[in-house]
Amino acid sequence: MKLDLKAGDAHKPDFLKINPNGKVPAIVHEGTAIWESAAITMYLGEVFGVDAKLYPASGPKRGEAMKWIVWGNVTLGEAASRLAYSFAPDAEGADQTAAKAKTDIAARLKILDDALVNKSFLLGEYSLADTHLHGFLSWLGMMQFDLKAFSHVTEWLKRCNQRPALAKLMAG
Ligand SMILES: N[C@@H](CCC(=O)N[C@@H](CS)C(=O)NCC(=O)O)C(=O)O
Repeated sequence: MKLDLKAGDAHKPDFLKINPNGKVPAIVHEGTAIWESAAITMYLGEVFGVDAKLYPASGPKRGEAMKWIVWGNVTLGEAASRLAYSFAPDAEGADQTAAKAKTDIAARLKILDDALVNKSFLLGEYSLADTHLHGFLSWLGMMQFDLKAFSHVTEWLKRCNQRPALAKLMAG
């Protein structure tokens, strides 16, 4: 289903039947609706990703993948949503909100940067944990968030961007 978010399609009855929260992404697999991007990534990883070597089999490595996927949505995502809010035309105290959000994002990105020392990808080999966090980092880049201080993150982003499927997606 293709939606025009600006036209409010996510809040129209057809889509609300799939996701009553009126948010994307959402998938329907074998008749079951799954929403929340972290759940979607982990579900797709579990069902299709193990054979495709994009998601670890059950065990500690999978725990690591889940840790980063959830961290993106909950910990990094929390500060990122405050930055997004600061751009709203009616945002109260926008400058202060943006400054605090940027400080918090930087502190959280330091954790990601440290985790990428001596590693090509979060789990060693490329996985859906990288795909998932790549989305957040690309968004921060689009919001002009300065990533210069995070050299391991920027090198990792370049490696992610070289993945043919991601390059195709980012090219639109
Ligand atoms: N926690 C949700 C957040 C989803 C979300 O906020 N989606 C935004 C786009 S990034 C949306 O659908 N906005 C449309 C709207 O609110 O009308 C997730 O991770 O899937």
